[in-house]
Amino acid sequence: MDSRKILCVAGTLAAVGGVAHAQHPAAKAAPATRPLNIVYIMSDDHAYQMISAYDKRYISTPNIDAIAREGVRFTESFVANSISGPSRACMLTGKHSHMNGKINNETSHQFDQSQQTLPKLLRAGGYQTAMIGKIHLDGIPQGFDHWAILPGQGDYYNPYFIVPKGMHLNKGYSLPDGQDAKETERVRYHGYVTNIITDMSLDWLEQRDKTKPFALFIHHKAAHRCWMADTVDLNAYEDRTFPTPETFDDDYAGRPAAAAQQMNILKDMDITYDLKMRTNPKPSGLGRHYIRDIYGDLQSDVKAKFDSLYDPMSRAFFANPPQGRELAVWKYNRYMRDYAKVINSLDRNIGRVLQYLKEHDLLDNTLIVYTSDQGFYMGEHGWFDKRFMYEESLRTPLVMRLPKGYDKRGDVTTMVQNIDYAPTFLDMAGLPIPEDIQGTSLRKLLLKNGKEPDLGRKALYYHFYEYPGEHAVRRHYGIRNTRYKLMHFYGDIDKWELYDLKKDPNELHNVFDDPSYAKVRKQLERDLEELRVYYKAQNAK
Ligand code: SGN
Ligand code: CA
Repeated sequence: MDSRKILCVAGTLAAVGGVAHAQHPAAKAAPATRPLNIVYIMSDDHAYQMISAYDKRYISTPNIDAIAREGVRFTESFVANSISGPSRACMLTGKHSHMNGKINNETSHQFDQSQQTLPKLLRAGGYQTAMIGKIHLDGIPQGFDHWAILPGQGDYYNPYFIVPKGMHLNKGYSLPDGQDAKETERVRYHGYVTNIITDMSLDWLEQRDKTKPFALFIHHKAAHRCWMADTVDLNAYEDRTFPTPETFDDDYAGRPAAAAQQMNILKDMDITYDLKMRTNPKPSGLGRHYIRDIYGDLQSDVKAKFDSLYDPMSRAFFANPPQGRELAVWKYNRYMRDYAKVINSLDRNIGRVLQYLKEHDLLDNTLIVYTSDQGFYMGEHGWFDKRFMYEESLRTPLVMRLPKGYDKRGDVTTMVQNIDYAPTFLDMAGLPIPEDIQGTSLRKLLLKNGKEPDLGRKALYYHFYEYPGEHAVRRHYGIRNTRYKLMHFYGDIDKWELYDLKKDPNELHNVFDDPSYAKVRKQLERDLEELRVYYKAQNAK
């Protein structure tokens, strides 16, 4: 029998308001898939709108769709803090940001690598663990038998990797016997980052110790800004015109924090850095950075391919630049095309991993997870980027292909959050879930079809802290249940927002001061306070 984590602290069990957390009932006979392998694939900034399993309007992602089709698609999947480093820390620890300490991307808020993490717990439980790609947390990774990480955001072309000193990638090296690296070195790789991360991951699968179960974390840089495609995908989508989303022309009425952001496609998306129009007579600082360091660093054959696509477009643009809404729509289409190209490569490389697992007979005893560090705006509200607790960036894609013994297929509609991944994987691996983990195991949702068992969680807590910061999104925290969302923007702004997601799924009408919502508001305010007590977040500001 699994040793299982008790989710509640005394006093929070009563079904007060809408946020009661019920105790986990003891597990019934566990499915027999043990040892269980875990392949966790996480991309960066991948909007669910750009996955055909979630949204058929824009592009096709056959391999991610195959994971969903052969397994499950979570339709209500959310993050706890919609930005990279913090999101990854939530995933690795199973705890909210104020508990794991990584509240924003700033290096002034270092991630304490010595704390309890999922890979450490898996390794202690007999797993071989590896992490390849973008981790975006300070310090030397701990808890991995093998790792190769991108420095910071990493580069799309010819990326550097940080590796344990002396590690010869692709040559069957693991850190000795459960030890962590003390020193690191940088190694530069030739090629396109999504291909390289996948090559390294497959190499590791090939040379791993096959007597042990494994957990492989494949963390892609794609599809982070500034959306540089692999040369083989450069010409894809060029004949496509993408429809603008319903809220593209949002005027942010009643939402001062939304009005104050700097992530607007028209105003803030850089014509040269983001959209690669490099014949710019007056490039901005970011534009100069693109021309000198990003484009400037490409090899000549790659440059030539970029030039042949973008330069004629760039010359035409500066000869006769569109204005106003026409410019916004032009930028939006360039953004959508480049982003879609980057996803082509991502999906194809996910296909390579699936193919490897199939060819090596690993599908039956491997849990395959695909997700992103957060969602992203594809023109909704006129935006790119993330950070806000509004739906597009609070949500994140989550699909899983399940090992034998887990019979759930199709949609899981229970609300889940990225703090749930660690306890879920531990639970499915048959390992104990430490008491201090704040997420909930999703294992029982995956056992069989039919009515989803109640996880005993009625609402989710969210908190974003990175202000002052890039894109100027104010600090805010809030609560979301299946119907409503309440959030509080604070700092140099003090504004509450309340949305009725059923009547207003686009979150255009803040009903916080609407008397007809007074009762709902009161209840949500109580629930939010209760949640903050439950997660020990009363002082998190
Ligand atoms: C970079 C980007 C931002 C982005 C952050 C965080 N600017 O700073 O647009 O919001 O990363 O992204 S850039 O000029 O460097 O491209 S995160 O996914 O890593 O959190
Ligand atoms: Ca990200």
